[in-house]
Amino acid sequence: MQPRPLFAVLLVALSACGGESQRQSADVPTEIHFTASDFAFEGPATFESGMVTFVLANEGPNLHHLQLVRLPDDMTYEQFVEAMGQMQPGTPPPSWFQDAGGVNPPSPDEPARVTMMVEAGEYAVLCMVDTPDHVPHVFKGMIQPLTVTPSSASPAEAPLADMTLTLVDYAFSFSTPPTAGSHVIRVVNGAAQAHEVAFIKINPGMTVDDVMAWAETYEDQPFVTHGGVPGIAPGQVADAYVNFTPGEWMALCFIPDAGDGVPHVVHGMMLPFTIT
Ligand SMILES: [Cu+2]
Repeated sequence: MQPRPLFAVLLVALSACGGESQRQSADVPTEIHFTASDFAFEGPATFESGMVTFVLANEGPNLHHLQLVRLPDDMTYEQFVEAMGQMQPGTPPPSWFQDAGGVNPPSPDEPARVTMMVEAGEYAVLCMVDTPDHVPHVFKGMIQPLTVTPSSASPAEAPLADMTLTLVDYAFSFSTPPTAGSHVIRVVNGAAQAHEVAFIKINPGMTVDDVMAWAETYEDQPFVTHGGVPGIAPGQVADAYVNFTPGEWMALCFIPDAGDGVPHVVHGMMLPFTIT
């Protein structure tokens, strides 16, 4: 009797297929793609909560990042935009400005990626980068609303990180010395205020001093950006994918301080490191 075994084989094949696709949807974080340009974002206005991988491409020519900010329950997006207009540069961030991760500036050649848990709620996505004229791009139109809807599916798992980078007031600490090659870096905010990490590779022949001089003028950028995690809240965790190639690198934080409003890099939150 041929038909029965054939039917049984088909059933097994079908159920194996179903199992595979179910496992995939539960295990692999959903990719959420954004493209930044001068001065706009292109990306979704809504997606489901859970473990997601943000992929940020920059069409430049300016540097851009993707910063998520969680809106307080009692604030609409319109109210948030209006309140942002009152923010003064060089002052501490207001309490309603709740950094919630995203992706720091990618290299011009390759999108940058960050995997993180995103809770359901109302957000704004915006760019705080202020090159070339010290006016944050958020005031040039780089802001849009984002609604994260509740998902009933069990969240995908975080990727396997091979090192941890802890952010404190005002320092970076790697769990193991960074080495050449591709890494998944678990970035943990261990402080009581927001911090970020931007990874940059200094151009050959240039130094940390050149990077610091650039930060004043924004002329002749002596480095290439390679992603990282923008402002994350105290206790928040995000996984950054970085390929360290041989050369001089830095980790940097530009978040304005909760106490005096000065960017954390001025408080010493920068870590030069060499990849051999
Ligand atoms: Cu920008």
